[in-house]
Amino acid sequence: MFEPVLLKNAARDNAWQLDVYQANGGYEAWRKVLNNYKPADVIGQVKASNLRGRGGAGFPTGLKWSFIPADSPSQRYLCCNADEGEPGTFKDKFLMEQDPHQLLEGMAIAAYAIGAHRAYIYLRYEFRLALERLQQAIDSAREQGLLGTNILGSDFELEIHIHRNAGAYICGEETALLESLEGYRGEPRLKPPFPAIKGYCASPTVVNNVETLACIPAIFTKGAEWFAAIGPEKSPGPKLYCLSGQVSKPGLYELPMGVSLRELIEVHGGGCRNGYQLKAVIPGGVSAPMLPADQVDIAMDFDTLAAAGSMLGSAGVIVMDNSASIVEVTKRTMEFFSHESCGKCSPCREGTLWAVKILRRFADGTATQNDLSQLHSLCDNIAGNSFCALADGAIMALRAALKHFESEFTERINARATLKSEGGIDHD
Ligand code: L3W
Repeated sequence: MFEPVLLKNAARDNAWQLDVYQANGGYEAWRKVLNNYKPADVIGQVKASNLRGRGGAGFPTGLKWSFIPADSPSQRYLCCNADEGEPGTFKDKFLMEQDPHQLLEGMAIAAYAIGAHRAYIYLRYEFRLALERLQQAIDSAREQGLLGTNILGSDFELEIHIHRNAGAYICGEETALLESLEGYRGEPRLKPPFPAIKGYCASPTVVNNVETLACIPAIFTKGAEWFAAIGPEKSPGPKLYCLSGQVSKPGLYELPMGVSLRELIEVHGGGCRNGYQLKAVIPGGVSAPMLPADQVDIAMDFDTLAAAGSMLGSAGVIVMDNSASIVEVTKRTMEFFSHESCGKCSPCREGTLWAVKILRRFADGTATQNDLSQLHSLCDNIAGNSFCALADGAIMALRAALKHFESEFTERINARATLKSEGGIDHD
């Protein structure tokens, strides 16, 4: 039986308060690290845990921390990416609202490991409750000497600041986030250099997702080996799955990494509503290619999903039953990406807009066979040619819909022909 790790405290009354957190072992990891570990040893433990980033890409966390140049004279920074904006994803918001100290403790350990004395939480604008609880948590941790100067009697100091964004999806991309944090328009930068070398104000910066940082305290209280033994060897640990859509029991589930997608939907989520059958699932937020119902016997981890042509992404699992229209879902998804495109590069700015125009024709039954060819050609021309991952995510979603459900698109073409022969369409 899997014992929750990340949501262990969340169910307690007033879990967000410092006394409740500390009464249940909170900040023990931070004390242990400050008293017993050198920064390099902290990085070594995180490497040994095999923790991989929970923001979408699954990059090894300890390795990322180790890229911060040890001898750099400039200030280093830690930045928590709390700009959770991927449709279908709601794990970071819950962690910040219910258990903000777990995140702060993880941030303190991460900052110590990389030698940062200033850290930022780049927070999605709409998360009002998270803002209140995080600020209250920072203030109370400072009052008790867990943050600030001479932390717990040591010579280490750390200030954590919250920066609210202005509600743009692109600012979840780490370099656009850094631009925005510096006060510029949120547009991605070229990589390399990666933020670990040239990040906030051109200084070495680690950018980690909320859930990634929330995993850190347990690695030090329970041990890196314990963490590495949960789930698949190459991407272990506890994992939050955001289950939504046409499923009986939507919600936030903590299970081991690598749980089967079918188990998540049928056992934990209670399956589809009465009388409906599973049609397709988006396993990792709308950027992740959808899987048809006959492919849900698959492990929810970075490598297995990538090998199947999809991705774990942010683990926003969106369930569609046989009442869902894939044409409508795809149109809505592309409208989202087109709206959120920052406009910096033309393949993304123009390409997603054209995809929306064409998909709207499918949705209203006026698409032609040529529109279908145009959709395929758009995919071929955008994929791999945009400045950042936003357009690639959009195209992966579109390609998967066409790959698995092209018949639904051709049916809409036929619908137009039928209407036309019945005198229902008077234009070409
Ligand atoms: C130093 C190197 N650092 C890589 C670092 C890099 C970054 C991390 C991953 O996209 C995905 C995207 C979305 N030296 C390095 C290095 N790094 N090589 O490793 O980098 P990368 O470029 O592989 O990915 P990314 O740009 O961070 C993330 C997908 O996630 N996604 C988005 C989810 C949204 C949320 C949310 O709302 N919370 O998570 C969903 O699927 O499409 O593919 O730190 O610097 N040589």
